Amino acid sequence: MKQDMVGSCDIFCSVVDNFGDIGVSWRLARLLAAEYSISVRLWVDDLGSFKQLCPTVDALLATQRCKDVEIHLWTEDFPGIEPAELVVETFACKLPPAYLQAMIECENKPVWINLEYLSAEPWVAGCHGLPSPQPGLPLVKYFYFPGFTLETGGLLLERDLLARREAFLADQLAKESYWKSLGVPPRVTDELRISIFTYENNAIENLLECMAAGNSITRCMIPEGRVLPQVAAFFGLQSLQAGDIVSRDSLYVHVLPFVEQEAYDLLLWSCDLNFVRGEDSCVRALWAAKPFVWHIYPQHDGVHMKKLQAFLDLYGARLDPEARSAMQEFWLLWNQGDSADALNVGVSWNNFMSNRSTLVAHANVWVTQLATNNLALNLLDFSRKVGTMRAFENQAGR
Ligand code: TRH
Repeated sequence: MKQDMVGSCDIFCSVVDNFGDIGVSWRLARLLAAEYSISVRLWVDDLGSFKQLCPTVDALLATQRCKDVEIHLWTEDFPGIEPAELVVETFACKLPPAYLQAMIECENKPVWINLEYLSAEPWVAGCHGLPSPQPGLPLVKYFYFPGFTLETGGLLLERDLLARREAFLADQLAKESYWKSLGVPPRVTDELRISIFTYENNAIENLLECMAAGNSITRCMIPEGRVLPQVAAFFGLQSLQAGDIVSRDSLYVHVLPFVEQEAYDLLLWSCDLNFVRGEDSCVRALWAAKPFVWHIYPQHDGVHMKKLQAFLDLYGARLDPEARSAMQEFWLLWNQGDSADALNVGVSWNNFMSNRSTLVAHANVWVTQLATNNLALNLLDFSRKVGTMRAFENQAGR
């Protein structure tokens, strides 16, 4: 890689399950291409999942171009190509042997990054940016950790995102026409709008019950996905699908189609509160600067609860104690759905909601803080530093 700039980048994405792997990879690819004019190739092993986030992707085409990114179906039979200057393997997916070999043969070795999962755990700061020499190979890989503090790699944030959000929220007509496009009627007094993007969750029926019993209208926007069978069961239905609107007492549920990745932000900005899951939607909920509830990706060994607590500790550190404990209690209940009885859910939900204005203010403070730590910018700086360091080492070695 040249010392002063990154001109090309290969991003490798193996889709494990859900949309998080491709969600992050696609966002990073688009951002590097659009904002830094980097020539990006995105290698994905599952175009079907990808297509749901970007409907213009043709799942039958092995190579295509979309939003200034070259998209390639990543198959076992990997073509002989010249590696890019910056190589990002996302979430420790294994690079193809032929590509590794091509990296070894480069005179100027690419900067090789393993972009890790997002975590608020304190150990992340100590591991971010560490080299990982590859035994037997003349290559070094670097751990790159996204995160919420300045000691980490930061979060993906499009340059104009916050300005776009503010402009949208200030534009009454734009907001009204957005709701109209979803088939949602104008708000009535004290109505609450909530988006719910979550995994299967045993607390959801009790939560819906509690909303139905509320004194004012609650309108839930639920994108098509894994939780729908439980929502259908609550309404005594076999199934639900995009376009359906169901109601009980004070509760209305609108089932939304899964939309293109950019369009999901509009939903998060437009609602008063957002339930999100996994990794990328959690970050988008942070940028939306609204109170939110995070359903963390469940792992078999239960390690996700540690991650959840680490985030709660960090996020809650400067939060008013009453709001912090209400948030902590509801988030834990939501993530441990099994032990959620109706009374618990009701009390905890009402507590959480009664701290809403404090949580809104806090969400805004967090956005300001987080926005100073931009992952794409940091990643490119990091790559440049590695390039410069190598150039010095090469000169010294001559
Ligand atoms: O889909 P996820 O549960 O993905 C998960 C997590 O990332 C988890 O950490 C990872 O280990 C696992 O996958 C393999 O949640 P996530 O990360 O929020 O990704 C969802 C993506 O879908 C995100 O980019 C937002 C996008 N999205 C849309 O594009 N349209 C939509 O309508 C909705 C609701 C989401």
